[in-house]
Amino acid sequence: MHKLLDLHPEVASALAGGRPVVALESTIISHGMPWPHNAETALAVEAEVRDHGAVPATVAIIDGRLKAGLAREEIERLGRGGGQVVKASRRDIPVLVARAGTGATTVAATMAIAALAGIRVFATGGIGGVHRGAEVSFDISADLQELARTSVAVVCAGAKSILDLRLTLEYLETHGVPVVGYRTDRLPAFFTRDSGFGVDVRIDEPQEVARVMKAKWDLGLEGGLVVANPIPVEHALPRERVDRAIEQALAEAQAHGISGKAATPFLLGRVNALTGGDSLAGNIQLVLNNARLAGAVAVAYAALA
Ligand code: PSU
Ligand code: MN
Repeated sequence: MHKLLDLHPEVASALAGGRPVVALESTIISHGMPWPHNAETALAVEAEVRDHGAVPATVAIIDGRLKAGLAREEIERLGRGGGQVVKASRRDIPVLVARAGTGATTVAATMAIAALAGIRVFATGGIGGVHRGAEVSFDISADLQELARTSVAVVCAGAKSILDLRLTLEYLETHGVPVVGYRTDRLPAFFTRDSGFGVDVRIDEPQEVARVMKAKWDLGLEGGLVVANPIPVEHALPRERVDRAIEQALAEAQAHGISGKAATPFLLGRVNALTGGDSLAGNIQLVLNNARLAGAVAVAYAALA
């Protein structure tokens, strides 16, 4: 085990015994939802993973230590801290470790730490991607580079259309990242089930997702997979409403000159505020839905490995 990494005892024993573990990210806690819904949701997501036969490992950096598996108080600390907590992507990891800092890990940083711990399955809400206007701003999430290089399957509800989803799919194709639609041919767009774009391949059973993961990594084809799991029908939001909120959020970001790592949290916060309570409820439900699928994939993968 790496000397800078602390595994929660339950996570350590599951990994040692070859039992299923699901990594969970923490930027979604500090920057993705308001307190106290963020910590409540994080705990509910852990319970959902457990109910589906796997051990949850929420990832963060706490006082300079990489963590796979958090105590309840640590989750509450990240939730209460909200926007004050450093949003930690891959490049922030060494700085936080050297300064004994605390950070909520993005998809990219969570994948890196999960891989270090030996965890192959990760559940979240949505991944980062190529931002609209990236041909000028160059804003492409480090999540995509991480998917290109780090061997972890990321179960998500696609990505929010604050991004340019067409360019995001192109980027993933260039970097050899399979984009799997779980029981769908369409790429979901977080609050909605169909972004208007297709996926690379449709897979209907967790066992087959696990076989694809194993084949990829047994062949030495390092890198991640996107497992896109649409929000349950009954929790999906009307597309026009989401689109309107996104357009307004993008216009506000431009008017305020928001860029760099602040862009995504700003856009997410504004879309949440503009769509109100419905989007928070949908957000919570889709993360729980992803936790269930990730649990099932981790169970299937552990049976193969
Ligand atoms: N998209 C969401 N919710 C989120 C994020 C993205 O719908 O919480 C977070 C994730 O942690 C993701 C990060 O890894 O934002 C991407 O940030 P950036 O675009 O700065 O790489
Ligand atoms: Mn960015």
